[in-house]
Amino acid sequence: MVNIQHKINELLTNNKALFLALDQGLEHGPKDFNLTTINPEYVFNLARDEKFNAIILQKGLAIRYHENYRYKIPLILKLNGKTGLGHREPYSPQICSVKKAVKLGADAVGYTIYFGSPYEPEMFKEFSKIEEEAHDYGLPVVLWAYPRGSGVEESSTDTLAYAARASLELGADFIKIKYNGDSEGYKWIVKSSGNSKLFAAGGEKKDVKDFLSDVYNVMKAGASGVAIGRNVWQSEHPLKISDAVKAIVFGNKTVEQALKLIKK
Ligand code: FBP
Repeated sequence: MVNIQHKINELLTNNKALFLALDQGLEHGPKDFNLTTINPEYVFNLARDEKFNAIILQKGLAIRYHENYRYKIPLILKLNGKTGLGHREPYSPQICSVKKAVKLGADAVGYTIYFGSPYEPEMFKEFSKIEEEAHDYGLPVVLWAYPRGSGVEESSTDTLAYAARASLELGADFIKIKYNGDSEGYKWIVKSSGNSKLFAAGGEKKDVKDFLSDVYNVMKAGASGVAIGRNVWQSEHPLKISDAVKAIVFGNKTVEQALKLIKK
């Protein structure tokens, strides 16, 4: 395996990072957007101006929009995806190759595994191949570790810790995992991810103070940062929210201190 530590470090600021997710258009459809945010360039400009450590895209937006931002915003390219239509057991097939990601200038590749889904074996096979190819190219791998499927306790601390440990065992460099509101239990989830870097996912837009408290709690639990989308670009004050999140993630500020940046 090529030594990829320098590529991992390039995506970090003082060993931490803030990633901006814009892959929701495939996962959720246009309902997440309004007349302003539906234009991908609105979010690209935000990522550039606020110096996010990377933007997360599916290949379509990477092909059609990222070229103009190529040396301005690092790219994490998702290699699998699905829609939210219908009621199926969760499976997110691979829709982009590592080779294509390299051609598109990706700085890392991403893949979602729904741990516990009946399709877990298929996702393991796809991810394992991606992990080996990506590491051969010197690209870090980000694993969306989402326990999901009938019979899976998606938000239990034990299940999330299992997903974090499984992601480490599978070779993920970065692990993106939801925060379940258990600030003490999240420490165990972070520990379970070993020396992979654990990032908390954002979720639906919520009250600003609650959102910043979540960011604070995951950082206190030892996370390396957050990989978020809707709570930033659905906000009427996306620049201020980004500054507030940065103050907590990189500046070790409290929620109250971060809130002051928004009220300014
Ligand atoms: P948000 O911060 O907007 O939730 O984005 C994080 C993310 O993981 C995206 O990368 C992804 O599209 C979405 O959430 C998936 O959410 P879910 O599978 O829970 O609908």
